[in-house]
Amino acid sequence: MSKNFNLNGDFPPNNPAGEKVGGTVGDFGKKSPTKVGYNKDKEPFVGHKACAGCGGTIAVRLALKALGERVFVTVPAGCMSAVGFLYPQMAFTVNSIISTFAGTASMLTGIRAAANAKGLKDVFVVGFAGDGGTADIGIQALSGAIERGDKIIYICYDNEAYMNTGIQRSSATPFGASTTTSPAGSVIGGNRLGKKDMFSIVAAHNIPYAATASIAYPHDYIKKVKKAAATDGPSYIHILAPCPTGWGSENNQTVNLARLAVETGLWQLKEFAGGEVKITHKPKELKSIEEYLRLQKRFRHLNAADVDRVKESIG
Ligand SMILES: Cc1ncc(C[n+]2csc(CCOP(=O)(O)OP(=O)(O)O)c2C)c(N)n1
Ligand code: SF4
Ligand SMILES: [Mg+2]
Repeated sequence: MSKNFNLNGDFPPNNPAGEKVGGTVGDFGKKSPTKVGYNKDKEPFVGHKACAGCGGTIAVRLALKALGERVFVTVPAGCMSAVGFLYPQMAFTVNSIISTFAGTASMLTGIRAAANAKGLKDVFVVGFAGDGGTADIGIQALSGAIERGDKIIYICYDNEAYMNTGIQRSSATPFGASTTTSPAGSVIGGNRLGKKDMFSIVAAHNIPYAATASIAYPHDYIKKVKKAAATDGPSYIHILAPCPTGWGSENNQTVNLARLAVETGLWQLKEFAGGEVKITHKPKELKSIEEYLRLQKRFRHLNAADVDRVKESIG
């Protein structure tokens, strides 16, 4: 357990000397060797070691900004824990803890139960799990937590592969993408399977609130995080978060790609509440997907038939 996690009701938790340092204290009571004191505007996630242009860190930071300090954060194995919990530096300045790869949602359930038992009011329990940790290994725990009706916020930052361990295909990897376990070559042209639709799977549980989001639409995302926070029960947000390292894109194209995914219709912004699905942003005219594909090396081998198949996936 990280030192900046406690259930005593201290928010934020990581200031043993009563000092607002933020971002780098994880050195078990001593000052961090690289303390820079940049928590003046209450940054919840700073000093992490993500690659330049990482979309996942934007998803985490924006959500935590929206939720404020009274949060308990759970992050399973994956890039966000790898880049956020680096002893003796701690990028999370709010209560945060790493869970097992499969156990994000069950850990959230436990934290919620403990917070309730302690009588902590107005606290949010939020998890940030990758697509592998959500659509594959963590789906059982997630399904259980939704069924139980636990008041938790589950956010899947979707970079469309197991990035932290070297870009292996997950069930959220889109058709055609080259990964290290679906390599494009003379035998196969990248991933031959389609992307699992987690939004629909979660909605099929009749969850009180679910949404999709994109890091290129921060206002839409923050609104959804706040709706999730106000939901009396489980909520789920699936946010597309490009990864330059795994997608083979330029660092400065992350937001552009997240926007193009929406503008081409490949990624819809929507929400589910009260049994109904609502589109929250409808592009006036859909852009052609070629530009989106061209900016990513993972798609550069696609032939015309493959591109047609990608087009067919547009809802
Ligand atoms: C039970 C278990 N299996 C495998 C791993 C190794 N592992 C750590 S992170 C990771 C990839 C996570 O992928 P994803 O959830 O998509 O998050 P990302 O790294 O893309 O952010 C894997 C396979 C592990 N930590 N635990
Ligand atoms: S590999 Fe991708 S998801 Fe992981 S830190 Fe780098 S850019 Fe972010
Ligand atoms: Mg991933």
